[in-house]
Amino acid sequence: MASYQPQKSDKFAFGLWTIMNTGRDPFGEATRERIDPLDVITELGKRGVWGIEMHAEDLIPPTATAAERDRLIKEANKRMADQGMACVNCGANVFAHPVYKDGALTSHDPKVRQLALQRYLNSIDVGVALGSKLCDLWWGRDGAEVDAAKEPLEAIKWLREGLNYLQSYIDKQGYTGYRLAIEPKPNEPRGDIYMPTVGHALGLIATLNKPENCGLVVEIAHSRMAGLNTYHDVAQAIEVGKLFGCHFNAQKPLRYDQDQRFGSEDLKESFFVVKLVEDTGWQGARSFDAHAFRSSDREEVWDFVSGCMRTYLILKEKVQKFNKDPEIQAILKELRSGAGEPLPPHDQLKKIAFDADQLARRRLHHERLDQLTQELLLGVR
Ligand code: XUL
Ligand code: MN
Repeated sequence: MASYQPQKSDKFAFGLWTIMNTGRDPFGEATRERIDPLDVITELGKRGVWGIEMHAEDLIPPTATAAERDRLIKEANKRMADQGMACVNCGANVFAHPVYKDGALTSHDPKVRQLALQRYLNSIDVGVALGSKLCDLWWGRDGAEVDAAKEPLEAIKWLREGLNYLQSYIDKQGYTGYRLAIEPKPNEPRGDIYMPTVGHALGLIATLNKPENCGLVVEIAHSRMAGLNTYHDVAQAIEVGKLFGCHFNAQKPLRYDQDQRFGSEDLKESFFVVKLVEDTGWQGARSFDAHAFRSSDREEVWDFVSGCMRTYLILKEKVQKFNKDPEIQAILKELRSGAGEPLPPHDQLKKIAFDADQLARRRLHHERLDQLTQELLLGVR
């Protein structure tokens, strides 16, 4: 029986904010104490977690003096080194302060847009100081409720201008290898958020000055909030080399952002996401952007942490079983026969006879394949 004990080589990561979450929601106050971010690092490290993600402001309060900032960075680096950990990405909190009530990069007020950029520049500096290579932009309130108030055409231009501005900072500072990523999310905390899905974000990235340096952080919950299939979203990002990060969690479709423990919903879809990143050898961190239920106390937060990793490892084992299962593999072999067949020249293609009988007879085995996947996940195979 496997122990499902997380190892550093599994490259599990958590956002600092996920463990610091106090259970507050729009209708209720905190239900547990906030943990100090430095202690979060140590406690995660002790439990086999390899990486952290953060907003610079999770670690360094925006009001901190330069000396305090330096002390916190130094201490965070020490805590990470002590636990054999790394900083996977560092973004900026451009959503909590009331000045960002109508967005950050797309606020109508140019001063607010500049302050948002200032925070992003700071997050890049902090990320570099922590050894990170990625700035994850989840822009939170860049969106709208009132369509009469903000033109999406202008908002898109502001987003592009902002991303280009950050890129030119990276270049000027000589932060070689530092990259940007958009984390798409469809709604919450705004009625609509710009770049709501993987597809939208890829469209914007293609128009940047340096599209090769900007990718995506795809989050399971965000795709499911849009009613989309996470497996397909992650695949789309991988196929174009844009999966710079992946946030594993769980979510019932089309609701508010639930950020549940990985695997607590959508087990089959989660399985296929794990299969995808494992089978393709994707090298990024397996990052959890989830939080313990509001009903959990401080101790249970650590149950939540091990639960996320344990479920990932169990699903990874199921992937290995799936890949070795003789019946599943025989079906897949049959299904894929001819998959790599090149297209004939146009004139030859025009001559192909439409043999409906023959084509319709090809068995697809969907019933059996889906049943076998289910049985494997249910542990009876
Ligand atoms: C919000 C979300 C963020 C980002 C980081 O839904 O996912 O926590 O991951 O800003
Ligand atoms: Mn996220």
